[in-house]
Amino acid sequence: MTWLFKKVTKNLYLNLSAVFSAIRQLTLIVLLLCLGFVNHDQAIAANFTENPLKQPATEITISLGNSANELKFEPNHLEFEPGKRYLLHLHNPSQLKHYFTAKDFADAIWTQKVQAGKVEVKGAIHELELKPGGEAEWVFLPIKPGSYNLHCSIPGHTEAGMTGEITIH
Ligand SMILES: [Cu+2]
Repeated sequence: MTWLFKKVTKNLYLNLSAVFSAIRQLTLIVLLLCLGFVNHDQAIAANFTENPLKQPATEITISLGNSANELKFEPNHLEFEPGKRYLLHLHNPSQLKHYFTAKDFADAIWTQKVQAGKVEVKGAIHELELKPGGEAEWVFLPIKPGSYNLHCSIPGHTEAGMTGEITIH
């Protein structure tokens, strides 16, 4: 009886995760549809032939500060296209702690995951703190076009020029 119960529970769990994954994918497609970035036929095609969350990612590396401890992002201007998949590789080569703070930008994208060390964070992220030598990978799909502010929220860093601009076309 216990064996049977375990088997049923396991199958139920597997089915549920498949359902959740399908709902997540569908939600993204509906979101893209509502915002007018993909037309109906493209959405249908994407749904059945290609998962947008599995397309190859365009990789972009961003430095938070540098080895001379200058307070800046390199590059400090970023451009993205809606519906494409990106992998932001963030790293901090300086001896100071820095933040990647871009709250409005984070609301305008679909975050697939943020990975740092052996930890993978799923879902919405608004701000990342990188300690000296720290690295993180952020995988996302831009959704909402606009210009967004990027800054480091350590006191004094924004004022010293640690800012940037992110554009979704
Ligand atoms: Cu900083």
